[in-house]
Amino acid sequence: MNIGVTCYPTVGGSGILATRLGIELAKAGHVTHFITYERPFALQGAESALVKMHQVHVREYPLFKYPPYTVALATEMAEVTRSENLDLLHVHYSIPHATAAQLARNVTGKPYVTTLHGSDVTILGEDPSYELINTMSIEASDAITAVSQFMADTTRKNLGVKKEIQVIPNFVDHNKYQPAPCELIRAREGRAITLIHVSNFRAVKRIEDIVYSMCVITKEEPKAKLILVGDGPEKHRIERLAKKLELTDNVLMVGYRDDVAGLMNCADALVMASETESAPLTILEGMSSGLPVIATNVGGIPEQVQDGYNGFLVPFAHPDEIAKAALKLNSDPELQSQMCLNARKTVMEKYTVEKVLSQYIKVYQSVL
Ligand code: GMT
Repeated sequence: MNIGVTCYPTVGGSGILATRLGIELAKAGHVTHFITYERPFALQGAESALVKMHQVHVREYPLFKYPPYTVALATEMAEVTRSENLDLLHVHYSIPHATAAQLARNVTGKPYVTTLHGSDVTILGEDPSYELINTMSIEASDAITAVSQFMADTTRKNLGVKKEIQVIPNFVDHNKYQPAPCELIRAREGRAITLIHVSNFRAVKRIEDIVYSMCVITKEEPKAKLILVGDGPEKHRIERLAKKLELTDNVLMVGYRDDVAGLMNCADALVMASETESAPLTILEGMSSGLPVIATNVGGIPEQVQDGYNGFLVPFAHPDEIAKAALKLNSDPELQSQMCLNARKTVMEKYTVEKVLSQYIKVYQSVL
């Protein structure tokens, strides 16, 4: 198949998932054409005869305060569909991609599949400035998928979408992320429990709750460590908080890293304290690395983490509960090793590339 893919190319779960999916489709012999305003961050030199990049150019004009990006995107979608003989478009994150795809379909007659990821349905999707057209463009899709049951249910509830929504979970490269000894010796020296968190440091991730949990943890385990991987708007606030709480020796802020898989191997558990999440990729990466997950019981997280099996679900905004779960793992090595096995098993059963790719291919075939 010849598939056009549109996503947000910058760092963010939906763009990363879309890019990884495009690359996997190419490995399976399909041709994927990324139609985006810049080269997706996660594409990292993967362009080849089977993965192509088409840049959307938005013409600036002095009379416009807001350049008409959606029109430029729809135009590029229609042009590429014709010139590259695309079979379909797959858009990730509905605003404004589903609307642009609908416009392009008016011109080319080729179908589009919309995958719903998060705030395209919640925060932004239901905002009065977008809701009507967003809902209409989702509903008009030839097929709709969502990355969790939570997202599918929320789309029906918040936007009133009636059309069938197929849940296709996110996936992880289980060969890249796998249990292995820690090779970053410094992180392991004289260590007590080590927690890891990976995100784009947005307010919704509530990293402060993880830092507060370290106050409780370090009372029992003064050498406990928290590795914070990533960067974003909350970074300086979190840095200041760690300083204020005198946790600078315990909280290691390592920024964006290419060796996240290696860092995961130096930790004992992955922590997510988000206010909402549809289906975090980092939870899959942690579980694939054999890490039990301590995460808030919100959104689609309970579909990934089974409390007491591959991790612990904790209530939102309760740092003390995060600490309790971490200390429980720390004091019970048998439970820790069983949860490590269960975490990896969960990924192998549901979240491998092979399992997920075949579900998307079926959806594509259904709209042709
Ligand atoms: O949450 C983010 O930081 C970015 C956001 C996005 O749209 O790029 O992520 C959403 O989609 C990801 C890929 O499916 C999911 O892993 C995230 O859980 C989801 N974020 C939220 O729902 C807050």
